[in-house]
Order: sequence, then structure tokens, then C-alpha cells
Amino acid sequence: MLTQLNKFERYPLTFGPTHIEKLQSLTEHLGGDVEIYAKREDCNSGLAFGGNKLRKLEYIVPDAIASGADTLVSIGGVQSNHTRLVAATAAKIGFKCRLVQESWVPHEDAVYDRVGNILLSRVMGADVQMVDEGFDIGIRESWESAIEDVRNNGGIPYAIPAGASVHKYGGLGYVGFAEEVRAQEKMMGVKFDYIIVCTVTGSTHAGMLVGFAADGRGRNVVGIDASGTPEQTKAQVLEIARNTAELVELGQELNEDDVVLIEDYAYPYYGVPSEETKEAIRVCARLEGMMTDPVYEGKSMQGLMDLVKKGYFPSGSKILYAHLGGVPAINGYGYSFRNG
Ligand code: 5PA
Repeated sequence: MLTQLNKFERYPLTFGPTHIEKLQSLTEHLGGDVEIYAKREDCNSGLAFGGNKLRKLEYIVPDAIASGADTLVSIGGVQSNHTRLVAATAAKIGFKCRLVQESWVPHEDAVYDRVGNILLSRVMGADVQMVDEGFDIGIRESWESAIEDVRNNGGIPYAIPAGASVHKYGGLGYVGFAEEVRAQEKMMGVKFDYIIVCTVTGSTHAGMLVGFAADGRGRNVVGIDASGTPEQTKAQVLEIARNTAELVELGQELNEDDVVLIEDYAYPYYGVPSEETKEAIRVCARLEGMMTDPVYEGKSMQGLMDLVKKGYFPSGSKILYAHLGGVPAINGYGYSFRNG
């Protein structure tokens, strides 16, 4: 290991290292000049369809248990993947779960608040509270009052912020991702030149940035913004990366230029897919049978395809697309995909 990640306790919630596969048909479709691989974080666990949040939660759960808490309290949009995985984690470790689901997305599908992620969270027994507030990746009053409410009702809350990102250990999981990629590269006899990641609350990107900075590839992590508030997201990535770098003793200063965040694909709004995003979802699904979602991974897939077409990556590059999960949300977009 190039970082001191091992000194942190990890509670296993995932199956182990995630599979890396070559996306041969997509590679050919995009001209064959660069090679595209996917690391399947979307298939990383038996907990409620898995996804990137579990890698983060593995380093947070030991702290939650040690704190003596009995209720995980977290927040996200109506179709948050993060809150679904907090609900699954709470079930798995025998905690209660309180979730604040805000109206982050101006999307009106008849069953949007009944299917996909929120359905799963309810079935897993979470106490789901709908709150009519708009999108913001920062600390929210609704979340703070939910924590207070748990306390007032005799519970012992353990607070997990949006996307587990500004939690003190939120960046550790994706340092582990980089360590894992390095080990897999040795076994596969390849080295990835770029890593593509969808970025919103920032700790996935931040953890990767720290993990790959350890072997000089920090700036090869290319974030595709899906928040639509890139300035705030970029600042949050840097803050989390700096905190995480200190924790794992990276021994390098990180600055603004180290956060590569491409802003061109989040339009028209967080959680709302553009026609181009929907097309990228279809192309990837039809060529590879690999499903992506309209909120996050569809946007980073669109970004990947467009950047390849524009010649952003030098010829011969090997690109690793981090598939972070999120497919259950597509059920909330049934009308958009009614004809495929
Ligand atoms: C999410 C986040 P970060 O928030 O760590 O930047 O990760 C972005 C991301 N892909 C990428 C998927 C599938 C995601 O779910 N989801 C949030 C949620 O509430 O689900 C935190 C926003």
C-alpha cells in the first residue's frame, strides 16, 4: 500500500475487490483509438443493489458502533442512492434508520416518490421523511432537526451527511479504490491513464484523488460534474481530499488544480437527464448490456463518450470508467424511457 489506509478499521459491507472489465463494443463504437474499461462498483455488494456509498460506509460503521448510537440519520434527494444504502447498512448492523428525503430534483413522474430507491428504503424499515427543500450538497437544517428529533424521542443518533461526504472518514473508502486498482493493474498487466468518476457531494472523487496522487496520477482522475453547482462541488472535493490526505499521511499538498472537474454534462439540472444523457444510457445499454442511471452515471457515461469523440484523451490511452451504481433510480423516470 502506498497510503496509510490500513490503520483505519473497516467493517465489511462489500463482496471484496470489484470486477474490472473491458468494454470492447463501446471501445470499437468510439473508434478504437482509446481502450475503455469499467470497474463495477455497481455490483459490489449483496446489500440492496450496492454502489459507491458502501465503500465509504465501511470506514464509517466502526465509528458509529463505537459511539454507542442506535440510529443512523442521513439525507438525500427523493431518489437518493446514498439514503438507500444507509437504510441497508442500518438493517445489516442492527440499527434503526432515519432518512430525510428532500425535493432536490424538479422532476415529475407519477411514481417518482414510490419506486426505485425510496421504495427499497421503506421496505428495509427506514423511517422516511419527505421534506420540501431544493438541492444543496451542504449541511441542511432538515437533517440537523432530524438528528435532534431522534434524540428527543430517546434514540441515540449517528449523523451521516449527504453522500457520507463531509464526514471525517468519508474520503477513506475511495482511497481504498485506488489501492485496489493498483493491485488489479499488476495482475492484469495494464496501467490506466485516466479514471472517470461522476462527482456530486465529492468524497468519491476526493478519495480517488488522494489514492491516485500517491503514485502521481491525481490529476488523471477526471470528475464529471452531475451537481450543476460545480464551484461548490469542486471546493468540497478539495476540502475532503485535504482532510483525507492528512488521515492517510499522503505527504503531499493538494491544491485547486489537482481537482479536475468537467462541468459540461450536468445540464439541464441535477437529477434531470438531457436528451444526450438519455442517448448515452441507451448506447451503453445496447452495446454492453450495462445499465446506467439518469442522475449520475448516465451523465458521466455521456461525458466519457463525448470526451473520447472530442479527442480529449491521447491515442492509445486506457480509460477506467468507475461505475458507481445508482440504477434503481431509473424506475422514477419511467415516462422518459417508455419507448426504450
Ligand atoms: C452518487 C452520489 P459523490 O456524491 O461521492 O460525489 O458521488 C456521486 C455519485 N454516482 C455518483 C452515484 C450512483 C451516486 O449515487 N449520490 C448522492 C445520493 O444521495 O445518492 C450523494 C448524492
